[in-house]
This record gives sequence, C-alpha cells and structure tokens, in this order.
Amino acid sequence: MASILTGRRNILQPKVHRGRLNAEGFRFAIVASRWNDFLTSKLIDGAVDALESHGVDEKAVEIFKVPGSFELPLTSLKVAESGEFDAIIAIGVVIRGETPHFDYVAGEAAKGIAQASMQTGVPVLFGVVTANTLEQAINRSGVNAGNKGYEAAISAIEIVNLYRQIGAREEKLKGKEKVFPHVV
Ligand code: INI
Repeated sequence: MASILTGRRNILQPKVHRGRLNAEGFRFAIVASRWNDFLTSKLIDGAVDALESHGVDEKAVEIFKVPGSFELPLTSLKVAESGEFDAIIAIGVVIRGETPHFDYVAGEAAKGIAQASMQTGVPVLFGVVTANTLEQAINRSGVNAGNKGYEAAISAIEIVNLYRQIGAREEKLKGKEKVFPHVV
C-alpha cells in the first residue's frame, strides 16, 4: 500500500482478506423478475455464465421466477431462510421512463433485498438494473456490453468465499481471548 502523504510504500502492511473467485462446492439461487423479461433473461444468462465459468457444480444453481422486482425481496427472504443456498442473486429491470411508480418499485426492491440479507445472514446480491431509459437498461443487460447479472454473480462468488474465510477464522478463535469488550 502506498502512502497518500509521501507516495512511498507504507511500512505497515495490513493483512488483506478477499474472497477468491471459485464457485466450486457452493449453492446459488437466482431470484428473477419476469417484468422486462427480454432483458431479465439476459441478466439470468449472464449470472449463469459467471457461475459456470467459475466452477459451480452441476445442479448447484436454481432459478425462482417472480412477476416483478417488487416481489424480489420477500421471495429472496424465503429462499434464504430455506438454508439451501450459500448466496442468492436477485435479478430485475426497472425503467424510470416506463414506470410511473419507479421510485416505489426500485426503492422497495433495493431496501427489501438488503433486509433479506441482513435478516438471514445469507448474502443476497443486487442484480437489479435501475435505469432512466430503455437504452440504458439495454446497455446494462449485456445486450451490447456489460451485464449486471454477470457482475452480481461474480460478487456472489467473491462474497461467499470471503464469508467462508471469516467463518474459518471464527472457528480458529473459539476459546481464545478476544479484543473486546474493552470495559470489564
Ligand atoms: N416491475 C419491474 O420489475 N420493473 C418495472 O419496470 C415495473 N414497472 O414498470 O412497473 C415493475 N412493476 C411490477 C411490480 O414489480 C410488481 O410486480 C407489481 O406491482 C405487483 O406487485
């Protein structure tokens, strides 16, 4: 790491924890909205491509379809609560230009997906395209370049590996004295 003061390499080199990109042995669920299906199907393809190319086992991926992005949070919560999956990739497309209630649908999807994750401890990745125009949505759905489903799946792989590492550290620390609480 470089110092922002001197530009030289810091003497202090903290240990960095980062999840590897290996999907082998993990189980993933994709919860996908059917609204704007011509785009969400591309996002699903992107997510499946990412998982496949990073070694996910056959039969370790399942897809749950919902009518719209508004239904993503509760479905993701239920799937997370099943305890069958290491991570969930929530997929949807919400377009402002075509959605008078864009803010409600997009806002609730984002808030609810985060809540599902926090409530269960199962990572739920945000693979929802929120765009002002159809053109923007197309550009983020891998029809031309870039695919939010692919990106969310890569993040899912990284984060399950990181949590596995954190879990392994916790196991190792069991019985050892921790640095907190500071007040006795
Ligand atoms: N759902 C979406 O995923 N994207 C949209 O752009 C959208 N629009 O345009 O309204 C949308 N609406 C449906 C919504 O998510 C629910 O399925 C519906 O309101 C029933 O609860």
